[in-house]
Amino acid sequence: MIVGSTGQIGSELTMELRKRYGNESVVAGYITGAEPKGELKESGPAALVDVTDPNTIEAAVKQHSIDTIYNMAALLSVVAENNPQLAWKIGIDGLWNILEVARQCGCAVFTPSSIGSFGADTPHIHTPQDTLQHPRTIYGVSKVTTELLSDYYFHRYGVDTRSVRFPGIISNVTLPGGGTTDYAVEIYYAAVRGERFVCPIKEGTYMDMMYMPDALDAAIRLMEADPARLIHRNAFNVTAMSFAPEQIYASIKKHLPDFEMVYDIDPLKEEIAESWPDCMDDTCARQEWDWNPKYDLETMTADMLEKLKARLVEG
Ligand code: AKB
Repeated sequence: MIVGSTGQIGSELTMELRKRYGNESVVAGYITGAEPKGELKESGPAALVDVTDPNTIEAAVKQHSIDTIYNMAALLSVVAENNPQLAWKIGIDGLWNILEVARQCGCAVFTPSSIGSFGADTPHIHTPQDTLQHPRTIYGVSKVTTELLSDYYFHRYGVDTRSVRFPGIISNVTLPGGGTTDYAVEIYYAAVRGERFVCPIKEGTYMDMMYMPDALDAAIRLMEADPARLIHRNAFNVTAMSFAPEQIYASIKKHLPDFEMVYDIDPLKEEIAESWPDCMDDTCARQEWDWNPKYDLETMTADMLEKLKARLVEG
């Protein structure tokens, strides 16, 4: 079951899991106001799952005999900063509710962490797997807590919790909404629409990024991994590429030479971006469960432009 199945990652994760395990085996959890539509709705079962209401989680798990929960419900870094209480309620109270149902019903749980779990005093270059985590955003604080609480449920109760620290995820199906790395998605939409892109992040600001097919592979591969090989659990560094705005711009310009970008720095986004790693070391994920991303900046750009062009321009 995917909690938050209509979000940026949830919408594509649900379809990928249905492709791999069969449509009827994967339940799309949603909240009122964000119901599945189109292919997501037509292709398999759905259930109302509000992480802030434990009864809805328990009812869906029991009704559909769920063995694994992908808990994708969260506010991204910038929106969380504008509503810290809600970020905590969904991210941590919600996680607690999920873990309790998982403990009682014997489910495995994947709850993503993020590069946002690091802070200004974390080594920014080749950020190690085990290092300082002192974020100053509520998003980061809730992600560090997510990692600790998930590990606690594993050690204390044997709940099979696993997680990765996702970098910025770039996709062409559902927009992210409210994250610091969103610019790296929005730039492709502007390019394909023939618009000038106004970049909120300063030239030279590096962040880890990943194309959606690799992000889906990371989540599923980790949940399928042999537990005997896992030294870490919550959460693994995973990355596929690291770039600054001028580099993604240059890679798009190779395909669309007239594309223009200007800077108008958003101080909140820039401050958050500067506190995050420039590039993480994901050796542990590679060693413990064979993490091996397929896309780099150039292959991602080619695929993003092709897919978005087909959808936005050619209809
Ligand atoms: C965000 O920018 O908030 C997210 C993240 C990196 O966790 N995309």
